[in-house]
Amino acid sequence: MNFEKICVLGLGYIGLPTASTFATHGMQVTGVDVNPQIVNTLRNGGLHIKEPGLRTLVQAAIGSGNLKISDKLEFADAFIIAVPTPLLEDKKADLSFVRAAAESIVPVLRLNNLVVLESTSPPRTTVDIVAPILERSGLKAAEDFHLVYSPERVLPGQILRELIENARVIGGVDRISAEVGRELYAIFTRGEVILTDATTAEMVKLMENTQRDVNIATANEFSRLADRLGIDVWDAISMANLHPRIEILNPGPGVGGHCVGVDPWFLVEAAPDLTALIRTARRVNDEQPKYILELIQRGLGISSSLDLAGVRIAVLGLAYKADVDDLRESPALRVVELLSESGALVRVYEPYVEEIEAPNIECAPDIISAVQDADLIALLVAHTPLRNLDPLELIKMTNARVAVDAVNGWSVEKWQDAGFKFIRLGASSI
Ligand code: SAJ
Repeated sequence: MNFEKICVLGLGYIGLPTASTFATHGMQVTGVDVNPQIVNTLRNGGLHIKEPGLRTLVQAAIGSGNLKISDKLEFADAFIIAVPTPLLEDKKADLSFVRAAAESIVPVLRLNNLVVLESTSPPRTTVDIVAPILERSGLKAAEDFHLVYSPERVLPGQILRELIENARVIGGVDRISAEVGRELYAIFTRGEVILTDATTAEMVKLMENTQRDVNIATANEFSRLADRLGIDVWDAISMANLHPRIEILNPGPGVGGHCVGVDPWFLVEAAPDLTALIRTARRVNDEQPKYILELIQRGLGISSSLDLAGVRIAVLGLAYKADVDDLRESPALRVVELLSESGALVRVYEPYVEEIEAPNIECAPDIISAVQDADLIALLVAHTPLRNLDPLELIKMTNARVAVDAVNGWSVEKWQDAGFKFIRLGASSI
């Protein structure tokens, strides 16, 4: 099939890089978003998300005349749906954006078009939800138009490289759809392309992030065990990982972001009776911020969170993981909430975010103002500039003599030698 024109629906972390990459590979792309603010920002040369290299890519795409930003769909050869699928309060998938996107394609869908769903979705969404909506056009999936599910698998922070280099799974509602999908992504994909059916492709995506969540839950549980048993979990994990078939991930303050902590719930929703392990892993990771609170109490030598009232805590790092500026579902944010609820006086320093729009969070513009009056310093995210802090310098700036490291970002020896009482997650009784 000869693709000339592509419409990308949803200009977020996935849609915008994807639309721009197609455009810089010579396609005529219309990037559509229902949020007028996003459309205006992009049209005025701005960017509403931060991702290394994205500004240059978007500017090149728009500058070449190949990427047009719009609030309306146009006729095209292919439509790519890259809208959010958040969780509702009851941990069920909110498919309203996917539904609305599919509905918006109906009036412009033509014979032999390709429609791709990229949004992470519960199993069978493509065949049970998207296909019937598109068929309201009078055209039949597989017979009159091609329909595939192709999950994005890029890692925030490395999106532009992974978009091109990662292997891509393309699941069609029929074989021809999958083959047409392969032709589309062949425009820029350098990784292996594997064809399958739509539901398998949906499951592949969900299985990847669920496995990661369960793996991290194991690591978090190991960290608690290590604290109780008096060993260093980080040393133990690195030794276990020397085994050729073991790869334990890192413990930390919990699982955040909009993927790993979310996607497992789509499998629980699909079959609650079959997913006890997945649900338990979710619970373990969700409880980890509470465990970090207990470590902070241990550092202060207090047994009840009630005694945190009035204690000054400097929290370093608030993003959902190291070296990104994204605060969504951040476990560090949850730790700050728990501390504040206990009456602690928290000051946060997040080097990658200038203004934090969260009620009740006091932000420090720099490291000195975060730590100067503190009783305890807690490292919650392993951002490079935070890991590189020199405790000999820091101790001159602060009243604090206790440091809690939830991410194995600092050297025990250096911090102890500088004069801090040092507590590390997973090695706290050493
Ligand atoms: N985390 C740990 N320990 C680890 C690794 C991660 O506690 O050893 C935490 C992070 O700090 C963070 C959370 O888990 O809070 C998720 O971070 P992540 O780096 O594991 O994943 P995301 O959400 O940034 O991106 C994931 C990736 N999935 C996999 O690696 C299987 C990415 O490839 C997906 O494209 C993305 O989800 C997505 O969009 O689904």
